[in-house]
Amino acid sequence: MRKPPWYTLLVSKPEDGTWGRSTVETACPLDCPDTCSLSVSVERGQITKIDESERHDLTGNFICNKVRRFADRIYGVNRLHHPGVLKGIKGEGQFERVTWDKALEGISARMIQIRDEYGAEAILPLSYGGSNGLLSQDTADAQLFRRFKTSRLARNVCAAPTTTVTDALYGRMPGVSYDDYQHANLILIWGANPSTSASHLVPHIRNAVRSGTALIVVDPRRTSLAKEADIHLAVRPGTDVVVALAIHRFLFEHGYADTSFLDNHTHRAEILRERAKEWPIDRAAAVADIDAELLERAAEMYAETSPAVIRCGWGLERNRNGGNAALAVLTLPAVAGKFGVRGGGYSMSSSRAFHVDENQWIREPEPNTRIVNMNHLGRALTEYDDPPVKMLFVYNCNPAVTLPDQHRILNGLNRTDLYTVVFDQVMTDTARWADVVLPATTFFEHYDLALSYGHGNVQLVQPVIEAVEEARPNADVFSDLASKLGVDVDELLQTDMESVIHVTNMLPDIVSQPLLDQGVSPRACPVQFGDTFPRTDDGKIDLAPEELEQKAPEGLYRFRPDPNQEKYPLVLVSPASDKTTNSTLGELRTRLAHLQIHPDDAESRDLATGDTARIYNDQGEIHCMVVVNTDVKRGVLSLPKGLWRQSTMNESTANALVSDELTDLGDGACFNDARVEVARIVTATLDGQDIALWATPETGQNRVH
Ligand SMILES: Nc1nc2c(c(=O)[nH]1)N[C@H]1C(S)=C(S)[C@@H](COP(=O)(O)OP(=O)(O)OC[C@H]3O[C@@H](n4cnc5c(=O)[nH]c(N)nc54)[C@H](O)[C@@H]3O)O[C@H]1N2
Ligand SMILES: Nc1nc2c(c(=O)[nH]1)N[C@H]1C(S)=C(S)[C@@H](COP(=O)(O)OP(=O)(O)OC[C@H]3O[C@@H](n4cnc5c(=O)[nH]c(N)nc54)[C@H](O)[C@@H]3O)O[C@H]1N2
Ligand SMILES: [Mo]
Repeated sequence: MRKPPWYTLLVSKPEDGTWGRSTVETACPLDCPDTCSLSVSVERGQITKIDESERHDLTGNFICNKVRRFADRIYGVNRLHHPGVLKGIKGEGQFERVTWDKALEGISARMIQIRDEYGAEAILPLSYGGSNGLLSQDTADAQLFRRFKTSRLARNVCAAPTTTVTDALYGRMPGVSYDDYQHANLILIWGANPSTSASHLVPHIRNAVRSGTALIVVDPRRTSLAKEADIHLAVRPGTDVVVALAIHRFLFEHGYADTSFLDNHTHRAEILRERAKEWPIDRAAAVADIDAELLERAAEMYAETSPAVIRCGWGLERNRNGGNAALAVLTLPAVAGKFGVRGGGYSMSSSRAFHVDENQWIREPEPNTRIVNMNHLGRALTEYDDPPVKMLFVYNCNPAVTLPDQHRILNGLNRTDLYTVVFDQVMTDTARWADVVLPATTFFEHYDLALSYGHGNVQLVQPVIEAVEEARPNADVFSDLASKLGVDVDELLQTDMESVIHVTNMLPDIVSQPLLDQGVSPRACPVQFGDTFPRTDDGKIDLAPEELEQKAPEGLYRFRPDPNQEKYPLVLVSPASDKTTNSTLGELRTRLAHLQIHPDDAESRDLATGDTARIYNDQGEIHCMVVVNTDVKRGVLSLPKGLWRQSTMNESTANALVSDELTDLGDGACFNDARVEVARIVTATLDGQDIALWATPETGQNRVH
């Protein structure tokens, strides 16, 4: 085995048991486009400070406050220290300490019993990004579950629509890199909020704006970049497809469509042109509830300015029209002829450009077993019966708060005949429902590789402290479980360190000498249609891909209005927050979360800042405080994503109101499509007890809680 030089950097306890001081370089692999380099101070084996590291040019100036205080998670009261088995009632979070051996024996016995009785498909492994490192999943875990022939999981909670669309249009072509934003004369940020979700892109945007670059933001919220923008199109959530189609129509009708580019590099432009015809500026503006003149000005600016780059985010994909929205937005640079110059084109996720094929090291084909879309977890746990889900093995994921239809998921987790294993770093809301909890290491305690889906660098993640108490890395635990089950796991995947070495040796395109020497790979900044071209069969862009046309319920470039709009006129969105990464670190939120509401919506419901409100629809309700301001559009409410149940007054979070309907393309989640109503909650005292009263708009009467 070729051992990379950093192999020797492992910080281990000195022989004499005394710890010195050291500073260790690593990287943050959390699910965020920026994957910052970190410089971590360690004293006596404990982390004392987490800082940025100059090792990485793009992230070397600052890191986020979340990760700065990650030690509060590592050493916090919520940390899982030992394996435990349920003691008492599910959901209460009481566990009895057991040894690793006993815990894994118990799990393996139950897996065998379930397989014998119901078939192995009754076991559902559920994982998503976790710390999002390349190796925190799809190594030993995948080998084990494939060989055991459990149900398979469609990991569609995030980026499924945008990935489906970019793959079909551009086939994993790399996007415009952060570095090249300075060359753009127009930056169009569509459904992204980099100030929170990719903060190292922001200095590049601001530098460009300072030197005269125009900025357009399309977002139902007045984000901090929207406040600085030349034009802010505060669209109604889910209407992006018609806004983008109106811009296409404008380009075609006013002679801005780049016909030579379309002829040479695309197919089926006429379909796009035809469908865009249906969306004159006025009609689209009315549907999106924006000013038509402003939309026309944005279209004109985009048409006339080059280089122009579109930063497409994930906010626009999370609704019933999300796939078509991404399609209409990501085809704009092709029609407007924006490619071929530095700073021109689009950026989406860069992770697909890496060409990583996990099957190389999983070395076991996927079995032909049932596929469960993780967005349908609640349904799977409560309705699937062929076979029913009898065991749920959760790792790298916190479904009780991050997946759609929270109540249905909690009802499922509450089943006494469901055996749930939760392998996590802390006692999450999901872990409270476990039959067995297993303690996982954090990325400060194990090896991994951080692949940035923003800037495109790959970095080494290495332990800076020893594992806290009995926490263990994923690979180690899954290979141990496999051996108890009598399932083979490759020797080279049995620990996180072996996996990193093994996998890096298999990725010569990614793992270059600089990564091995300094922990950071070099970054490519290719010009789209200059240095890099669509990785499609013929190198061209199919503007209306046949396979997508068949999948979309009403075809491509179509808008589907919401049938519930009358009953529930408000839309709840739940964007990324600067306090958490998804729900990771949510345990550290000490204050209750608040809902943002526009003054007009608040006034008609007699709500003022500081009031407690009930946000509800047919699926459930959330009780929390409101803050009234114009940072959200009229008709739109906003509550942060990733809240733990402790952060609202009734332990329900945004996903209690999010249905498990899937997006038009890619079978993704409709997080920003929750149709709701809001009412004020008044508290009163009755017989010495606090009770809550609220007015329901339908009846105008008060109800007692
Ligand atoms: N601090 C922090 N950073 C993160 C994360 C985190 O939780 N916290 N999560 C990471 C992950 S997993 C992801 S996927 C990315 C997501 O990063 P972003 O792409 O920035 O996604 P969101 O924050 O979900 O939403 C972005 C914006 O879309 C807007 N929006 C909502 N609905 C619509 C719509 O219908 N149309 C349009 N045009 N805009 C809409 C929201 O108001 C929000 O301002 O961020 C990553 N970075
Ligand atoms: N309402 C609403 N909900 C959303 C979204 C939204 O916009 N609105 N966005 C969604 C998005 S973009 C995403 S990506 C999903 C993410 O949803 P999840 O994948 O559930 O992400 P996290 O909440 O960060 O949960 C990851 C869990 O893995 C654990 N973990 C981390 N590293 C390891 C490890 O090495 N081993 C093990 N065993 N565990 C580990 C963490 O402690 C954490 O509890 O959430 C989605 N949920
Ligand atoms: Mo995500």
